[in-house]
Amino acid sequence: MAKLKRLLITGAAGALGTQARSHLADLAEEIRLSDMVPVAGVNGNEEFIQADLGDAAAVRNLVDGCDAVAHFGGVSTEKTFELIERGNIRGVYNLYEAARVTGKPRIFFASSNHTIGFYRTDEQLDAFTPPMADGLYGASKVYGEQLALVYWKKFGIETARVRIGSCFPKPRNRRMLSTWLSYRDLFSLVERCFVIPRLGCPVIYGVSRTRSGWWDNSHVRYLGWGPQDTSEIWRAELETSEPQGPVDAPDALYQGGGFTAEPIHQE
Ligand code: NAI
Ligand code: 15L
Repeated sequence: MAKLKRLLITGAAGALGTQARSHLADLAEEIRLSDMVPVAGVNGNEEFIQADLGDAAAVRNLVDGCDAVAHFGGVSTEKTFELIERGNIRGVYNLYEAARVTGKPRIFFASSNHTIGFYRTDEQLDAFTPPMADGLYGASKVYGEQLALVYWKKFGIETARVRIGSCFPKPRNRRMLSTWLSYRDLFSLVERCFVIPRLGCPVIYGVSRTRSGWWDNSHVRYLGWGPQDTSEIWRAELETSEPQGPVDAPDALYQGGGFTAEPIHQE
């Protein structure tokens, strides 16, 4: 497998960005890390550039010279519109404009299940199901997915638009039995998206194996990716330790769970 020349990892100080550093270390000759806050230490083939995604000139400087971007930077939960606008609206625009005017790198866009969070837990979705965001955060990820599509159609920039479920060391509650994505499965997907000769601009659901899942990835079989891990090994433990909530609780009703009940944050 030919190595990438230079991979940019945004959000490198965050939870998934930190994991990306160890899982993707061998994917590229050079790894460029970025975040608005410092990362802990810099290893052999890494460099770090501190930047705010809302700063167009800084983002252009980040993307310049990269043949791939793993875009984990931005606001990752429900926050004020101002923060979401800077990281996820303007930030994604700055990323795609930088990609267009530099070398048109391939992009892994960390989208979210909150693009479809208001679908009910008895519905099955695929990549062509219309979005139904569950808040400002989810709506900003819908915007990012659409912008990626614009830059694919107009300029041929390829993006994996990955609606990540819940990517943590293990599922934290009953809902996550349906949404959990292991680190191993996430990063094997990132790797496939960068090494496959032709990616296009697919929507992909980032979820490990589960028997209570909602999301169909059959249209991306061409990637040759399949999850290896399963949330099932925690099912008995979680179903015993966590009492079944009321039938009208957000986690029971909606795929986005508690995000559907979040207010519009003013501060
Ligand atoms: P995180 O919140 O731990 O990391 C995000 C990083 O982005 C932070 O280090 C933060 O400093 C940086 N950031 C925020 N705004 C910025 C700005 N304006 N300029 C530059 N950097 C900025 O989030 P996590 O869990 O690592 O998620 C990474 C990505 O994956 C996010 O885009 C999130 O929406 C997405 N995702 C994560 C899921 C998960 O289960 N961890 C599930 C679905 C999506
Ligand atoms: C997300 O989009 C968040 O970034 C993450 O922190 C989790 O809350 C996840 O969704 C989830 O739905 O569990």
